[in-house]
Amino acid sequence: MKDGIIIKKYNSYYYVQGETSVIECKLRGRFKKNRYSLCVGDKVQYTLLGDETGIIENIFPRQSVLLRPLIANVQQVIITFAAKNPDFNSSLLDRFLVLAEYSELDIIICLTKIDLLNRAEIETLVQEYQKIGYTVIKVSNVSHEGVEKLTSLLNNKISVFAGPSGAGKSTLLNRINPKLNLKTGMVSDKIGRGKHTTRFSELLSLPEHGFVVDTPGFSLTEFNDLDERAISECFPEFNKVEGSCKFNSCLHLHEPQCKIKNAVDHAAISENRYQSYVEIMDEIKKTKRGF
Ligand SMILES: Nc1nc2c(ncn2[C@@H]2O[C@H](COP(=O)(O)OP(=O)(O)OP(=O)(O)O)[C@@H](O)[C@H]2O)c(=O)[nH]1
Ligand SMILES: [Mg+2]
Ligand SMILES: [Zn+2]
Repeated sequence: MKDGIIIKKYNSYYYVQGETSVIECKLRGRFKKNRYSLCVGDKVQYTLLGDETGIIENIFPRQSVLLRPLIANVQQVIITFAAKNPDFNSSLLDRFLVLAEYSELDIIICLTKIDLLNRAEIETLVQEYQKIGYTVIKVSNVSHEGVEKLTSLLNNKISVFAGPSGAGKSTLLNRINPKLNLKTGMVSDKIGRGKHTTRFSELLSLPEHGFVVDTPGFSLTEFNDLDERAISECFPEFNKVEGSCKFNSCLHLHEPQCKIKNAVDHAAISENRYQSYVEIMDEIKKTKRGF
């Protein structure tokens, strides 16, 4: 048997990246009886039936499962936002960050289109997030600045690229590996028709061991089913505040003597970030009430 990783699923076929080629595989019957469903990213063992066909015999335990999009064994998310066109939206970035933190993924923020904004404004954006402790990589797909630096952080990992439609995810992946030849689209067309250029998920190989997943914009922004008590832990700077709130169960909203609100008042936590927290908490409450 040989080891491989599922890079694509189509009807009842699984495409497994072997050592040198992609093998079209079916699943052993006993898995079907258990209704066991495999997904992209699953690590498997297969036997070859022909040169390019095989059968999956074994599935290795998953290290992680990302639900939207459904991919196993993802280690890292590259949250991709444009500095301009579409305009930078920190509240939307915070939503992506919370969902990535909630899924316990390693996070890199990638700021694209830095050729469209002046240096001073870019630094203001970048510093707000670096201050919290996030790695921020600045990229231009026009001048290629920053592309090499980002590429070096992708080796030997499965990384998912997420971010709004038009941020430049597919363009960036094409820069990283021109062989991918992913479809890209004009921002004005995307907004006009509300369409995303990228539609489904598959693992794409990088030249230096590693896989990336290109996702359609907005695939990571739903807060259904999240536990409201866990949201504050998804804000790393909240966790760093010393001391404690008056109430153990404090949600840092309207409660008195709250260390988080106190930190906001003293500018130890930024107003913007706290506002994002409040918005997300509101949204979770509304979903729970069935709106
Ligand atoms: N000026 C500039 N334009 C860029 C840059 N990166 C991407 N673009 C342009 O932005 C547009 C959108 O790029 P895409 O790569 O399709 O965006 P996407 O994030 O994959 O969008 P979806 O697939 O819809 O989620 C294209 O017209 C690109 O040429 C950049 O660094 N600078
Ligand atoms: Mg795309
Ligand atoms: Zn509190």
